[in-house]
Amino acid sequence: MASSRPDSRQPRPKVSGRVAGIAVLACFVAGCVPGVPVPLSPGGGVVTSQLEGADRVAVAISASTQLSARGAVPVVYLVAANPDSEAAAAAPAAALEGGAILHAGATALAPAVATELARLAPDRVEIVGGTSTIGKAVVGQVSSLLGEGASVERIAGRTAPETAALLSAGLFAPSAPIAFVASADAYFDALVAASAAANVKAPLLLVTRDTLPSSTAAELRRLSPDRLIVVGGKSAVSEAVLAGLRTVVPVVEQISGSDRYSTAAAVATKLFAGAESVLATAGTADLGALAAIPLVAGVAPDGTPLLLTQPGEQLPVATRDALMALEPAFICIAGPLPPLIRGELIGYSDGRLGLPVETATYPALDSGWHEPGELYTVIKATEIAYPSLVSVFSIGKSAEGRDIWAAKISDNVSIDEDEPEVLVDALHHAAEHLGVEQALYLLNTLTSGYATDKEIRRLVDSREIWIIFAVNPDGWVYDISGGEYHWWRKSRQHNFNNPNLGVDLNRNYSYMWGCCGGSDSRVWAWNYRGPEPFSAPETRAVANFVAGRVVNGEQQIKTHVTLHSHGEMVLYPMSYTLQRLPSDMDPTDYSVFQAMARKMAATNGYKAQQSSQQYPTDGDEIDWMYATYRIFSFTFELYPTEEQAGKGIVYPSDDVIARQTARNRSALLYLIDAAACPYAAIGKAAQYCAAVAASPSG
Ligand code: 3K0
Ligand code: CA
Ligand code: CA
Ligand code: ZN
Repeated sequence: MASSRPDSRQPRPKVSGRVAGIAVLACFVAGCVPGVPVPLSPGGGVVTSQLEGADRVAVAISASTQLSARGAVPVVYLVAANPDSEAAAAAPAAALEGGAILHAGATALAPAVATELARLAPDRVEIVGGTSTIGKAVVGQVSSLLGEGASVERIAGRTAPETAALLSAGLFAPSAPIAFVASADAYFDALVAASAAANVKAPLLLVTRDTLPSSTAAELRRLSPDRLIVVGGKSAVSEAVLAGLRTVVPVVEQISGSDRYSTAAAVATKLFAGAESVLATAGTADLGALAAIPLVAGVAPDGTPLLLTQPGEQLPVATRDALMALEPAFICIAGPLPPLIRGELIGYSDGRLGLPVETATYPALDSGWHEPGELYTVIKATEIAYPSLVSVFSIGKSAEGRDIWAAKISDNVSIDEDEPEVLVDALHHAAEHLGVEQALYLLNTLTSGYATDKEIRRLVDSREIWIIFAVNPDGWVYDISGGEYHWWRKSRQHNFNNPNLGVDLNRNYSYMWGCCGGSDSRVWAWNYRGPEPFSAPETRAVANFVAGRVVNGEQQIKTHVTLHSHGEMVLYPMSYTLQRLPSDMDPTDYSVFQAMARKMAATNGYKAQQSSQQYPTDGDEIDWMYATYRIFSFTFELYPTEEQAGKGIVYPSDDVIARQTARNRSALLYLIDAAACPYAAIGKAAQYCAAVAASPSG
């Protein structure tokens, strides 16, 4: 809350006729800016505009620059550099006057702000807050910057509510249709209220949680609005204060949610249901939203409400729901946001996200895992954030009709370039959740690292990388259904004339299917192979996808890893037999498998061995990959070791995810690199990969 201010409270001339007089801006806004819109994705219908700047001081300069592109800026409101609710109350005033907001330090203007203020050359500067917020030196600096012609005034009460009342009194005519109130102690509520007020040319007044300041009550009496909207819940504005407000204004509505995100979402959907544009900003620290409000307010006919994002890779549920409800065509993003958050904002607003919602959730203590319903959101948001590098698609449907989501990662991703291809897949086995996290880790590594990491860039530019995130989505959903674990391994396909569900998908591939005791013919068995090879739609989808990578008679995929858990092992074919060199294993290839497995194991600390040394399995994926296409195909058994956990299904805590996925970074990058010439692992690139040997980077 603002401290008391020993400051002058000079009366200032009322600006007459402003409410009616604001010019309707002639140009229709595209995101933040009328002018050249920048579509992020050629296919998408949403236009985003980014207000650039590392901090709110810089973002405010971006906003005022864009505002001034529409015409002269008559007034600049100079507000504190730190988020402050009395500054929030300046936003509706600035919006009403077609003015800009810039931030001032306590003792000086930042050089860039001084430059911008001089460039704008407004007729008037309003300094919001007392001398402890913006000192006299700043007033002097502003006066000398702008010279004689400009008036420099200060609007400051002893408290933030008093300042807000002065701002309102100076500008807003009585008999207002609507006014807003928020708590001076809840900055983001005040920001949301400021945005809403600015959109409808209404004032924002402030209270505290437990008091209705007399200045606020007096100003409300003067305004006598038909409708008063209080933004924030009972914890921000108490019952007593609400009751006090009702004695002043007959119709008081409270709009709130359980947190700032849902409060913003509620204001957006309740008051701006027809909005075609939204303003989005970080909800943890105001990195520029305040100054964006006067830029966007009043331009789009149905308003531009404010929505808030949180850190991490996903939007708050309330923000997501509001976007799905509004489906805005324009998004103005104020300040820096992570690429995936931008991607999700855009995806939800243009309907590319949000259709099939999977509701199965992990037990509360394990909320760090990506849930089945979040998988598509995250990968699609990544595609939207990196449209030239990522393409999301489904390889087919599971037995219960779920999509089996995949992504291609490469430069020029929409083109099938002649580049070595790599396949990574995860979650054949329902309970092996860490594989999905590993696959998402790889997607994130390849995209977020692309701009800054030379090695990532080289690999993404020179390879085509395919990731299938969850081969067994039905089993996954079942395994966590009801918020508890079900120790499930197989798919969920119905078996003929038998109540037991599912097939062990890693026994259902056609190569050496059921040959050798490495699977079970009994439907209830944990490693039931199914009634025939490829009886499962999931394995058929994988096989069809891989078959589709044969181009001009050549299988493009050169290396592959399937992510399982657990055991901390790197496994290679053959799986069906204990023999190292059965007739279907080329001895040179075997030495390549061994060398590659050892190289990868050396980076992640896993154990490298032939798959059958763990136990023989028949009809598994890696034997099929190698026997059918000579793909250098591996199984990673992820964290933990069998010594740590025993055999069977384990459910590690979510706090292992970050470390245990990062642990495989080098091994996965090696596998991607090796696709150019697996034989390089045994020093035989020249013999086996002539073209590659000539250009070592592939
Ligand atoms: O290729 C393989 O041998 C895979 C081993 C895998 C399986 O299918 O039995 N082990 S797991 O089930 O513990 N992930
Ligand atoms: Ca490419
Ligand atoms: Ca290709
Ligand atoms: Zn497995």
